[in-house]
Amino acid sequence: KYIGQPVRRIEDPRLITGRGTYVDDVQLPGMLFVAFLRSKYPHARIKVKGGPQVYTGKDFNPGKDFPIPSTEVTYAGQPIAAVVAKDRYEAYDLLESVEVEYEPLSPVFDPEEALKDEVKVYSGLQSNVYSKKEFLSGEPHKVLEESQVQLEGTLYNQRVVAVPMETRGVVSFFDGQKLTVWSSTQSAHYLRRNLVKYLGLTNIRVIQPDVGGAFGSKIILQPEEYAVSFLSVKLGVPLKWIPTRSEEMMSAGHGRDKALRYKVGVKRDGTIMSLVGTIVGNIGAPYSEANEDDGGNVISAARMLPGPYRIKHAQVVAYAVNTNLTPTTSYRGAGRPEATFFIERIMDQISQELGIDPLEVRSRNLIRPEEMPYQNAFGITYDSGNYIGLIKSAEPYYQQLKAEAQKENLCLGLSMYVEITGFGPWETARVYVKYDGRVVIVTGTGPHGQGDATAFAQIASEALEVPMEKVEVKWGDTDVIEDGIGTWGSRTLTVGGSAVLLASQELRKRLTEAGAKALEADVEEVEYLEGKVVHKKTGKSLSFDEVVKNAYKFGISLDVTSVYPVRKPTTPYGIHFAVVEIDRETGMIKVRKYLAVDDVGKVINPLLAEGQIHGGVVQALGQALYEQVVIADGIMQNSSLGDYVVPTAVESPKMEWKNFQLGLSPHPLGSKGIGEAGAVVGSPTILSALQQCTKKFINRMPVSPEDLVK
Ligand code: MCN
Ligand code: MO
Repeated sequence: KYIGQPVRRIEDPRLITGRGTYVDDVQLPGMLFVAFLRSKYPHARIKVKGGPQVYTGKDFNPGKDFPIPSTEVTYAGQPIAAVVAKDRYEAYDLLESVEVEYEPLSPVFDPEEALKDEVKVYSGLQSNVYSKKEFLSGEPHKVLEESQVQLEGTLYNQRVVAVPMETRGVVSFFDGQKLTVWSSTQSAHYLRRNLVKYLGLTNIRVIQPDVGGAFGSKIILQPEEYAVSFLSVKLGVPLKWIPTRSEEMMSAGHGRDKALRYKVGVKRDGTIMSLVGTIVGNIGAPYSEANEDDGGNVISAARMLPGPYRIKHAQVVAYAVNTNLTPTTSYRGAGRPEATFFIERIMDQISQELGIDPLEVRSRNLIRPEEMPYQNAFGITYDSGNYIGLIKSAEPYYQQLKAEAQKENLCLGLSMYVEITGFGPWETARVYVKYDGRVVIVTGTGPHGQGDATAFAQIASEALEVPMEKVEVKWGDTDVIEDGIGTWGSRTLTVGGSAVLLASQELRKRLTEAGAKALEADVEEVEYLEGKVVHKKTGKSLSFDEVVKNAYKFGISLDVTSVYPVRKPTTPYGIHFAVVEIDRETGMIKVRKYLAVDDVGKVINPLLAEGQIHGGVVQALGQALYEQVVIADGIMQNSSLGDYVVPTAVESPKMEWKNFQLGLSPHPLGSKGIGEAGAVVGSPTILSALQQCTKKFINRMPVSPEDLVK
């Protein structure tokens, strides 16, 4: 039995002994290096002089400004020319000689200003408003007027950077017939489809080598990925591009940057009657791939705003607004951390204003178990679970933390969340058995640190009843499986794993058939047991390896691809607690302990799942206390790891994770995603603890020590 076991990651031995292959490890004969010149201005008309080794927008997309600008730049850090040189040192030297004439244009950085459309972010735009959507349920304005208590405010979820350990990077090689691209990406297949779209070629193979993290920043087609591939086709030589950390921080998609202005109508007992708000998302400069992605996050932030609470009367108007800043893309949680931050801050505001215990306020508003599945005010279906039941399950741990916090004079905070994971539209898995009995899984997803391969091996081993050592998992190559979607939205295990399960089950059927044939019996007369095929009457049996050989002999293919069509995403939820110490004199903040109580349906591997909570929570801690993109005159001031503060092991709390399976997802595996949960709820959980001690209602992050003592 493998499912549910804390099996160690099969990915790790080669990685932790330094034998992985990342994109920068790819070396091809005759390979040249590409570097990009980046705009110094947030908004300007440009004239870039090309040359023998210098390529500009006019080469990449003549007459157009996307993906590479040829006449007008819209953010500082935007790539405006590429140089090709022997190595990275020569390439960066060469950049210095590229001649650019800038004619600065008025920029706009504040989305509220941009909304007025007085200054256009890009002269080709009709309006800076990329999208405006209204979500409405019931009679929120009328109910708000009639409410016993009305509260209001503005909440800011700041702009941050994903900061994976490995930056983006590409190697492209066109051999005259086929283009092969290695990229540090979250999906080889998605990148291939985009390259097909932009380059107009279909003979393209994309390989995702080992990837050192992504956190959402490597989903979309990067302008540089397009440009490097374009040049490789044009020049017919292998090309490599690896940005510096500063380039990465300035130009890879930023995350979050959304504000909510709201009014909430509440009964004196804390029950929310009505919620009315406006979300403004600063999605940065126009670039369709990124804008589509984070415009989507703005909508997701709006639609998930009601959280796990029964709010019947609600209205949100959501604006995704272009500005002259780096485009934003999905960053771990992609809209749900913003929604959760907003609604959980509102819960703590109600708690403080009305003097009701923070857990009690939440309990009073929670969706009841008999209402599940529940459709929230903005049409999102919460599929299964028991929110009240989970609080009850968490109660003993909560009481224990409370006692500990009281004894040591620490602050105990909490937050709840419901989020949405396991997006479609479909996912593929191929499972095949070699003649010698080795089982190979190929997934259409693109894990890049999460450990999904281990879980996939567990699923196939259990379905085929073979030892895990026999099973190998491959991914990240568009030539080894027909197609695929990728890894994001905490979908890989649930959706990709369901495809693995379906393919394994079909394979088991075929093995049974082959075994029956070899035993000269009908399929009904045999049984598939522990990897063997056994004749029920005679007791004669064939081992797994023997069945496999027979299948080949009888012409039964042991190569199965399943395409799992996803009907609906699935909604995990939970309640998290943080115990925080604040130095009363200096305001120094230390998160001492963190307890995550979640329901993610069936857990395939608790070790992997808990690891995801740890990582997500530490990123959320970073956003709560340290991280933000600091911008002056449109230019990022802290684009280095010396200035942009990400938490390390030193800042990490002691963590504990409990999962209660109070509902299953409707997917064949019964699981829900956990890859983003920690990042979704961690920040408001920490802020809730700070409020508990200081009685300050904090509406923006990162919270600094001086915010607490001033
Ligand atoms: N898992 C499980 N049982 C469940 C759910 C998940 O055992 N019920 C395990 C899975 O086997 C997998 C892990 O938990 O090992 C996460 O699975 P899942 O929730 O399906 O999420 P994904 O694999 O799709 O990961 C994507 C998610 C996202 S969207 C971001 S952003 C993120 C994150 O994962 N980026 C990461 N975690 C990251 N972790 C690392 N190391 N690097 C990143 O870039
Ligand atoms: Mo993600």
